[in-house]
Amino acid sequence: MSRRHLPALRPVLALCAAAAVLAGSAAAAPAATPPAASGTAALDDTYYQGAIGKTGPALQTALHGIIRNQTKLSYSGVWEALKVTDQDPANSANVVLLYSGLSRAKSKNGGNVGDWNREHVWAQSHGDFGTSQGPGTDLHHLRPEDVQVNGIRGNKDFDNGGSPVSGAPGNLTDSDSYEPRDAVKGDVARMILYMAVRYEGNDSFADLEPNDRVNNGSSPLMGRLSVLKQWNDEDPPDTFEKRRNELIYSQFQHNRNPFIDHPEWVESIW
Ligand SMILES: [Ca+2]
Ligand SMILES: [Ca+2]
Repeated sequence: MSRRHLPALRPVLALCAAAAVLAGSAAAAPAATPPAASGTAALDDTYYQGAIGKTGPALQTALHGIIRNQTKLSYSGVWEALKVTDQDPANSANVVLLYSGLSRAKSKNGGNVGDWNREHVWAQSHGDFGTSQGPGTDLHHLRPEDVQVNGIRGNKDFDNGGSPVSGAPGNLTDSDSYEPRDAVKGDVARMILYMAVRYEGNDSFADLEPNDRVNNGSSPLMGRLSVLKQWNDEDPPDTFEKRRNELIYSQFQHNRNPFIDHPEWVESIW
């Protein structure tokens, strides 16, 4: 270093010394502002404001009042929405199929062998809403699934046990129930319980409710509640499920699944 640079260096050193003093005083004093609110904390202050602090039936009522405000998609609009909400994080040309776990081309939506279609996790026949705008097109329980696996699930209630499902590793089924693979057990539970709170019979559709049975047929009921609660505990919301909830809220329906944001509310209500 040449001598002529030294005078210019002195002010820099002085600034460094001043910064060190400031840093020391800042470390000694408590932080003036709280850390930035996390996503869920921010939602609790705004979206869930009327539900915070409530439990049991009062919580269910408050959540219903919040989540019933939504945009309703057409059934054809569901195709395009699922290509966004269920996009494979590793391949933007594909969607991830709920039960089989396979990644399949978005362009293969349809009704033929090898295609994926729109699985109603709360089976359409349980309450007989079909594909009507409302529960029949509600993205919070609609997922891409292989046409044939979707057919095997049919309108069965959810329960543990059965024989392996062809084309869907880790899934089991018997004559009256279906058990999804472990990675989506909680997703299924939270979708069913969203539907129970969203649909309370005060519009043109049935009051959907969980119960602890199988063979619910066309009743607006879905089982088994004790198993769904267990699945909610065993498989907490992951990045994919949370991202999906956020996209449905921000881009499509403008309502949320409260049980993805607050899985502990399942136990509070049921
Ligand atoms: Ca999961
Ligand atoms: Ca209900």
